[in-house]
Amino acid sequence: MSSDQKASTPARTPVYALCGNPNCGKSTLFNALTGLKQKVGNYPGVTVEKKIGETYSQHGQPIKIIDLPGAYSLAARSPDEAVLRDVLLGRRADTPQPDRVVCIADASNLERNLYLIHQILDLGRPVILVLNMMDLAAKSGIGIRVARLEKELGIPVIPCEAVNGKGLIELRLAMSRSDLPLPRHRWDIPAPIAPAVSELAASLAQNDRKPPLIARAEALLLLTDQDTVRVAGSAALTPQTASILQQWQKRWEAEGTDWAGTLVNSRYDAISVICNEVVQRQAVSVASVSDRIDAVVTHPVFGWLVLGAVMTALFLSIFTLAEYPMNWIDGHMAGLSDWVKSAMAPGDLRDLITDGAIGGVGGVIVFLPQILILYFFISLLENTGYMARAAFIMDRLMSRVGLNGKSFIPLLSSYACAIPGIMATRTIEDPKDRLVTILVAPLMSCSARLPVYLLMIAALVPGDRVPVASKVGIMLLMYALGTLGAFGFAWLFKRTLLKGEPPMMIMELPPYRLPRLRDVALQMVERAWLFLRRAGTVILGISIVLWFLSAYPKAPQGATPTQQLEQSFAGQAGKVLEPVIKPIGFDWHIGIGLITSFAAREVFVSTMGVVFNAETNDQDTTPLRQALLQARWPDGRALFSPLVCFTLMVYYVFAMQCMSTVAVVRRETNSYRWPAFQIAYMTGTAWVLSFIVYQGGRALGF
Ligand SMILES: Nc1nc2c(ncn2[C@@H]2O[C@H](COP(=O)(O)OP(=O)(O)OP(=O)(O)O)[C@@H](O)[C@H]2O)c(=O)[nH]1
Ligand SMILES: [Mg+2]
Repeated sequence: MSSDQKASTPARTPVYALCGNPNCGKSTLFNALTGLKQKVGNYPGVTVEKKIGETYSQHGQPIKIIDLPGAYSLAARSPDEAVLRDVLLGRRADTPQPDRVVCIADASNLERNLYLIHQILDLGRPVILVLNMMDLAAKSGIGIRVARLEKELGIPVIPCEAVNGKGLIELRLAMSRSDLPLPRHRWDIPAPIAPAVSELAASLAQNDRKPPLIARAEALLLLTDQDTVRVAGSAALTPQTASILQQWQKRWEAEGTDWAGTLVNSRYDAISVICNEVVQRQAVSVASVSDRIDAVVTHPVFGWLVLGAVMTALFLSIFTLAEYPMNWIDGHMAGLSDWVKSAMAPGDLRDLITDGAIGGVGGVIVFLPQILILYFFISLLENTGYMARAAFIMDRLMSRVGLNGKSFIPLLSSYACAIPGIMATRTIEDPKDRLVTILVAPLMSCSARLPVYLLMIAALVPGDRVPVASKVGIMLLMYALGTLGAFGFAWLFKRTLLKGEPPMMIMELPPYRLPRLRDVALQMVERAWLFLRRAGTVILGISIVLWFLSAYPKAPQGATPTQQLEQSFAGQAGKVLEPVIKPIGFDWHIGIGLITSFAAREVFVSTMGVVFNAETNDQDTTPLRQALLQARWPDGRALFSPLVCFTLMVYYVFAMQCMSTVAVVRRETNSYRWPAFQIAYMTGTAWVLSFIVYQGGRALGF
């Protein structure tokens, strides 16, 4: 190898980009190298934004690594794919341009994976090729002649199993090399196009001052990818290069030459020549287990039954398994509160601690076990590969509302939290479809609404006499309501505001995998930590502020606790809202909760804790559920009647009540108009439906 084919030793910290198709294991490898905790999941499109981490070379020098969203080609179709292209070509101001690339291929699917990698080889930067998932390849009878592939491409090729760390040492050694070779592979560009590529490359090198290899790669991109032309063209192309491009295109148009198609096909041909050389297949006879499971779970009828069973199992475990840890937390919170009461003299400070801090935060923390169970299930769905199947059967339904299954994955993620769900819409190609999905994503009931539902169900069906089935039933109903609402509105928006063709879905079904316990546990611990941190900061803060707002101004001596609360700042705010919410059965106590839960939905629960603790001024601590049942309208009617509890749940399914979601929608849509519209349509729908449920229920005698 001649010396000009070797990259010079980089003086600064070398920056490696991890590139490859979606779901080939980039983030798993990134985590293994850096010790960070990027989210991994068994479906395409888990990572939607770049993430920079650091590791060390064999000699202890730092190395920067960028984890990127996956892409099938440099010709990006969706916002997440564009991240890879833009980072590689140095078009992102916020990211250092990587000087070296680690390409990752799913070894069980080499031919398809090589398309992107082949394009990256053209960029003329040192590349290391990782053949990941060698275990899966072996299982499906695929062998790869690694040495032959190395020779063919002229770069190091390293077989790996990122999940169990196999091949990592070899990869780290390769990454530590200062003399990484440049790719040597050349493919034959077809005759009518070849002179144009040379001419464009020469002009790019001369006029646009690109290094020769990059100039050739950019010339190829200019000829195949319209987007690249648009993005790079306006700013970067000199008039000389632009006019050469135009002249060639005019000539081909006149001749009827499909230049882009010809280029793409010849690349495919070059790849298939390589694969014929290096991929060895053993005939695998019977249909794999994966295929047999798929026959059931993607079946038009059984598929739905499986989905229903999964959801039922989820809610059953929420109600049954969570009971013990929940009672345990409940008991300790009450004990803590009683201890403070016995240890401190009566007064404002004691009330602040017991009613404000413990009453507010404790009311929310008891739901930690349920939230963890929800996350456990979501993490199973994501890591086994079932998520992609659910999207697949949903695709039929989604196409009726004018969206495709790709929109379903963000919606499914929104069951955990709308924020990652909205981020995941970056995998959607069509900007209108993406916007529709963002608009309806918060209708999926997120984990923060779980405490509200659970509290209402506890008040709605008190006691242990009620079979758990009815609680599960109500819960399923709420989730179904939100999901149907999301589909209904998607249908409406696709027909009115954001008209467009129903798109085709191209999504691969990844093979099933046994989830790694570590991934599942990590995701749960991270969630628990987020939840507890929120309880300790936002919810604690709001509870304390709320306690002050409900304790001041002080009522004259001799006023009852209720009168005190009523004329406090918080009470007055609730009273202002009362005329609007009285028609849906809510009083000013609930009004206070509706206001505070704009901060986060579970704040409703802590607010009820503070508000009703302030009212029951006795020595013992009553659990919040009991306090709700004792609450009355001035005329003596129960405030939290079963109908009101139910209506409140319906309200929370539809109302847009989360500042962080509003902020993310603002950022992702880059406008104030869409989040404002979203708040208006969702909260409006919540009120109207609550009105129908409440007044209808009353008319029916509930
Ligand atoms: N069997 C097997 N599974 C693997 C291997 N490497 C990763 N996985 C699994 O493959 C799935 C995808 O891994 P990710 O790291 O999320 O893939 P990614 O390339 O970052 O995917 P996107 O972010 O969606 O582009 C996960 O379920 C991993 O546990 C491997 O070597 N063998
Ligand atoms: Mg990833």
